[in-house]
Order: sequence, then C-alpha cells, then structure tokens
Amino acid sequence: DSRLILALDETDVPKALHVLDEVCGIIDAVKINWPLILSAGPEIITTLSQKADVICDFKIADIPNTDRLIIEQSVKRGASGVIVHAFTGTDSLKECVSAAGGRDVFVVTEMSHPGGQEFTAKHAEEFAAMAAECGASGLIAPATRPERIKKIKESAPGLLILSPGVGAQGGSASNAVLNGADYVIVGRSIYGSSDPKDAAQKLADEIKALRF
Ligand code: BMP
Repeated sequence: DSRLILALDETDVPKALHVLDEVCGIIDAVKINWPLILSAGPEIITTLSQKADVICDFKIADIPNTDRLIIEQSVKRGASGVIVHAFTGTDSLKECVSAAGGRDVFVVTEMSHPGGQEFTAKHAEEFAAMAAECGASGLIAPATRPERIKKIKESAPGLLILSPGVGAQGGSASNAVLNGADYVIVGRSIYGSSDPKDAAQKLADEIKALRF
C-alpha cells in the first residue's frame, strides 16, 4: 500500500505498457485518461486491469442516463473506479454511484491547475459535501494547494482524498499527504522519467517516511 496512483497519460502504447510493467509492483492503482484511451482504444482498459486496479478518469459530466451508460461500459471493460464531475448535480452523482455498483466513484472538487481557482475552488467544499451525501468513495483535490486539501477534507471527513498535481505541476507528495491526501496521483514525473521505476520508488519511499 504505497498510496501512489500512476496517471498513465503516455500515448505511445508500447511505452505505456512498459512503464506499467516497471512500476506495477510499487503503485496501488493506475489512472487512465483520454490521451491513452484515444491512442490505444478502449481495450486498453481491460489490458491494464489485468496488471493493476484501473481508475477510469473520463471526468464524467452528463445527464444521469448518459453517466450510467458510460460507467457501465467502463466497469464492463475492467474499471475498478471512475472519476466524475460534481457540477452536474445530485441526481447525476447519485446515478454514477448506483451505476458503479460498488466500484469506487471519485468526485472532482477543486482542480489542480491555476484555472482551477477561477470556478472549481468556489464550490469545492459544496462538491465534497455533495459527494459524501451521494455515496461517493472519494474526492480529487489539488496537491498544488495542500492547504485546500485540508479544507475540502473537512467538508467530507469520511471520504478518501486522491491528489494530483505532484511533480510536473509543482506540488509535493509529502505536503499533500501531510494535509490529508490518502493517495497521490502522479503522471509525468513517473512515465516521463528516464527511470520510471526509480521515480515511482522514490515517491513511494517519500510517502512511507511520513507514517508514524
Ligand atoms: P501529471 O502528474 O502529469 O501532472 O498528471 C496529473 C494527472 O491528473 C493528469 O491525468 C490530469 O488529467 C489529472 N488531474 C489533474 O492533474 N488535476 C485535477 O485537478 C484533476 C485531474 O484528474
């Protein structure tokens, strides 16, 4: 249990598979987003799910019926979790949780990039409370603003926090975890490294060193 999730946005498919083989003994899950899906085809979800737990990061944001259809297809292909937006409202979010049938639903709160402060930050605590009310498993909160992780967690104390923004976006894994992140999501700093295994191991060691 390293608390490390690999964001595998590598679009060179053989390279992506190689990176996963290198780090799958270190990471807790792999997050897959549109870049790799569009490059490799949706079968990649099943391929990856044979090696690690797969979180499908489609940032689902639609009417409840469409949300359900997307999640059913993701689960059928091997997803063990999905990431969804909250701004679509309570009915959509509840439908996502229902469609996931016990798999994890992670809800985006405040986004990690600078633009995340323009809109998402203004509603992040509401999104978090809504996610808890709708039965989601966890939240996505920004490692780039660790003090915000703490605030967002206070709005939904029982939910897991997954934090992207470590490394390439400037955030630190330690600061995210010390402020309440249960997992950190790391992409480029691992798959873009000349030694992905070493990069992942260093992050895992950094997180492990915080436990007391
Ligand atoms: P990287 O470590 O290369 O910056 O990748 C971060 C990953 O997390 C990307 O897949 C990105 O789409 C995702 N992400 C993010 O960076 N910030 C958010 O607020 C939400 C995300 O899903």
